[in-house]
Amino acid sequence: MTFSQHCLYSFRRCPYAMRARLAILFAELSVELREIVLKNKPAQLLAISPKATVPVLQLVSGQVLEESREIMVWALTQHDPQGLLDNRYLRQSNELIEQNDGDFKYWLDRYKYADRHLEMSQTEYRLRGEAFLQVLEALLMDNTFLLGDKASITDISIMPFIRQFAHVDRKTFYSLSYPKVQHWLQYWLQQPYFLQAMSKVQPWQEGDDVVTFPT
Ligand SMILES: N[C@@H](CCC(=O)N[C@@H](CS)C(=O)NCC(=O)O)C(=O)O
Repeated sequence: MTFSQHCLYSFRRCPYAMRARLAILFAELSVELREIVLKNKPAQLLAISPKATVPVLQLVSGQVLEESREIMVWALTQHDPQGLLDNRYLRQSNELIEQNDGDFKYWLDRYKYADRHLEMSQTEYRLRGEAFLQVLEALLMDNTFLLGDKASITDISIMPFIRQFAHVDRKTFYSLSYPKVQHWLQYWLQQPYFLQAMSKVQPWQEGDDVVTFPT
């Protein structure tokens, strides 16, 4: 089966979906956007991706990409005018993103939902998460961005998760001594592509007019 436009199933607040939308923007691509409700996933998404996490990108060829990192690399391989894919740092980039998606995400979820994880205090969860902030702070001591003097896929992969960590308790986050990470996050939060990636969309239902992203 073929389609007239690539179709992205997304959820606005999901950090994995944010990084996919950011990559699509940096790649200057255009897709149909189907905003979903996690508690009521559309049958069309379940049919193409039984694991049913977002983001999912269905290409015009019918091929389905079910992992955010896969979608990012696919998008930037199509077109990468700002050079976000930099093979010189591939190994370090993958290691950092894996650390983010692994340990950091684990502690972030517990910090965010400490009331559902009573084994440790919320402060303890935050401190565990801060181990990753220390890694990022050290990298940003030498560079404006995580892996050099220009933005890369590493920054846009990790930024949505640091934002989520910061937003658990902004006052505490900005009182911690990670000035470089705080500044880096502020930079990203004000970037036009980030603001565009966060524009509000109504949940999709079959029969709705097509919503194109970016709008
Ligand atoms: N490894 C996946 C993780 C995606 C993921 O876990 N997304 C969450 C939303 S932030 C999800 O769809 N969860 C399924 C659910 O809550 O039902 C990726 O990188 O795309």
